[in-house]
Amino acid sequence: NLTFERYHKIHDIYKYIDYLSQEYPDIVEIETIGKSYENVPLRVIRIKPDQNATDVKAIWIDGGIHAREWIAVSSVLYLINELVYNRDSLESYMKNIEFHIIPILNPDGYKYSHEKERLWRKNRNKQSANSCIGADLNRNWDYHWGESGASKYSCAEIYRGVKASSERETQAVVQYIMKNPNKFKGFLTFHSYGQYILYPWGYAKRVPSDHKEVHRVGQAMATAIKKATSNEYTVGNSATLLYPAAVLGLKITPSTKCASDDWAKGVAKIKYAYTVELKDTGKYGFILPPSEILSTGKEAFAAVSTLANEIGSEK
Ligand code: 0X9
Ligand code: ZN
Repeated sequence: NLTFERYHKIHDIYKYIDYLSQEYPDIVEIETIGKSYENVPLRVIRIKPDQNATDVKAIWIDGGIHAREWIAVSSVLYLINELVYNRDSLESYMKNIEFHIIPILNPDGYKYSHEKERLWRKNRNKQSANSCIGADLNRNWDYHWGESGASKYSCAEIYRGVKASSERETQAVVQYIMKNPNKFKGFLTFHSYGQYILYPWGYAKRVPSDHKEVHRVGQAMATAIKKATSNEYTVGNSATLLYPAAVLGLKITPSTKCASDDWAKGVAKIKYAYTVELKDTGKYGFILPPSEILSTGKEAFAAVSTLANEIGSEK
């Protein structure tokens, strides 16, 4: 079993996932959906709906697309743990949801941030001679790729890669979701930090036509979080909310092109697509102490169960 008292290495995380699928084969299924640049398998955990569920809908969840955001990985592990062990206490609407969860989308970067450079963000793709290492996996998606709002310089923290979906980690997710895009009704990507629930579009200061419902559900997630831990999360459109969030040290421009949530909404047509920026609001930033793992996990779970209930009860 896994403790939520510290951040874990990939090896231990994968061991835990294997254990779950062996112990609970009726509920947990694992699929390797591709490999990272350094050939680490990318593994999706599927948590199945109730056996007698009808009208099953799917939700995608990922964590760790940015290497240094360790709290995203631990929070996704926490919610996997809840979905498996507290299954009986889940609200009824969650039981016709199939969860497709990848706790570490950027294993190479995650490893590097543990071993070499704590604040590493990108993956570890060694583009070519005389250039810098790594693409920002959240600037590599095939939706408005190549426009300003992501960098074409390999040394930049927000380097977009050589072309849209150039990175194996991006490709794996795109292939997996696009095999069956219609079944996905929700898409949640966990990041840190800032305590935001963000929805598209990020590529322009503009909102999709269904933004009222998307906002309402985002607000419901924030309310559930507040109830769980009394922490405040701000809900809104990425381009509008993140402009002041150049605080994250990224010098984000008002628009942020080719992030995964915009792709999920714009290409895969998943209605409820969100980026959740977990704790904190800047005191520790990316280097959130391990004592925060459990309570942040609870916040992630509050958000996921709210989304699952909303989607599960939608006609
Ligand atoms: O800039 C990002 O990729 C995310 N923030 S972070 O500090 N974790 O790097 C926010 C992405 C929000 N979504 C869009 N802008 N579409
Ligand atoms: Zn991030």
